[in-house]
Amino acid sequence: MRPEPSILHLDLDAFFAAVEQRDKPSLRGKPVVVGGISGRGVVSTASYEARKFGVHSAQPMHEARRLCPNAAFLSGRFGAYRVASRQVMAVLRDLSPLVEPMSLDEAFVDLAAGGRTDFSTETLTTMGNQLRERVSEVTGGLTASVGVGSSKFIAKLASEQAKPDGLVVVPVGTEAGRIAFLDVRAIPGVGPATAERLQRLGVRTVTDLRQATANELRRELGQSTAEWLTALAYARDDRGVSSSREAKSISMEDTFATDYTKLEDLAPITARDAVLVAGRLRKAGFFARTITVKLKLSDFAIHTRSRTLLGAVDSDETIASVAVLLLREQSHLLSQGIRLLGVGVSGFTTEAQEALFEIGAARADESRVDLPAATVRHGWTGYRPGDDVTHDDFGPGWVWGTGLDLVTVRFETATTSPGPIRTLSVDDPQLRPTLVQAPDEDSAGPGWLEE
Ligand code: TTP
Ligand code: MG
Repeated sequence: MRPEPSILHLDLDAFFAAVEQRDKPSLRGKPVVVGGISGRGVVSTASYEARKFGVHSAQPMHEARRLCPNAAFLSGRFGAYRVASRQVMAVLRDLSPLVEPMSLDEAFVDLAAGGRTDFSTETLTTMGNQLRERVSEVTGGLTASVGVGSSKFIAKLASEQAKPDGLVVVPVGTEAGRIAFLDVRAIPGVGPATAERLQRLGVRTVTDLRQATANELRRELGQSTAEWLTALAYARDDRGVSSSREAKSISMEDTFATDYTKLEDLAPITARDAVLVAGRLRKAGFFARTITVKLKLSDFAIHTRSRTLLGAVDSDETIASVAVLLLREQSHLLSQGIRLLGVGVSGFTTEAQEALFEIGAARADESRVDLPAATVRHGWTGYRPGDDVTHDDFGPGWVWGTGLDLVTVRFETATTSPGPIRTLSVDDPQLRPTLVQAPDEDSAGPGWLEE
């Protein structure tokens, strides 16, 4: 924790959906859902208009369709998201040389490293609002929420509390009071497994955590987790901001209070961790080719098993299916007692190749899981909702829907008013996908902290 609020956290609002609304004027102010639009896809994000209906990230797409049938369901344009991300990161680097991107739409900035010395609330408020203004200018209208505080924990929390389109500066000395009533899950590193164990101790809020004895926390969670949680409960967090660490892998581990020996117990945990990893992968804007499951046995021996797929994937379903398969392949080890289980992804690409996989997977938390052996390869079958297209006569537009060899296009762009809809033949020679200029991959991409 620093003597002044010199860490800033910025996070764009409803990022993918906001980019879609920016580029598709007819969708502004309307519910928009971006994600895997196939039957088993999940929601990447929803515009705030759609969130009012209960739609949220990681929800199965069919549930989102049921809750908000009138939303626009789009499959996402990663090229456009990456361009916007780079524009935002460049603005942040103008503020300070020390910027740590956490995902495509989120970064920490070390303001002290930028030479700033005045950390009064007034000055920081002006600076923060100017920054938000600048982000909107360079991205063509995206809104960002900004938090400023004396640590990463507090800055991130402040930006969450500022959402949407807001700013919160947390004065030094007020941090501990501000977090007292939060759920323990607001503490970085408290995943579902830790939260469950805390709940067994009757600990739900940060205040409960402060009241728990050091002994019982240590017994339930181990020395290092207990120490970390106790420090965070009092807002003591001295993690530094470190710039441009290129992500190579994303993983999640659970250390168990008692060793597990049964596949029925471990499979759902594996699937749950895989889904969390998949969410972080999508948020980073990556696809992964390799999936790994790590087991630590009761004698501390570590066994890992990986599978590299033909194409890069980012869906919950695929990653969970493969992870559960890798667990099953190690079932002979389980009777020795498993004290730690980890799921990781690596081999990142920025290209979606998941369409190569059609996994006939039962939900991953069920005992039977069909895996890539059963995959069916198929090529690019056509336009996806939301894709950019150009027509020789009508100009640029986007795919509104397809079916029966027809494609319905709305001809509008970020700088036009809402445009007309036309239905064309999919093989209309005058119609083609718009090639998006790929941003050059020079400067730091989204960094990722291994957890
Ligand atoms: P978030 O910043 O978590 O969400 P958001 O920007 O859509 O909404 P807000 O910050 O206003 O609450 O994630 C940034 C983008 O990452 C999001 O637009 C889509 C993507 N993403 C996924 O693809 N899957 C996920 O599970 C999550 C959480 C995000
Ligand atoms: Mg965001």
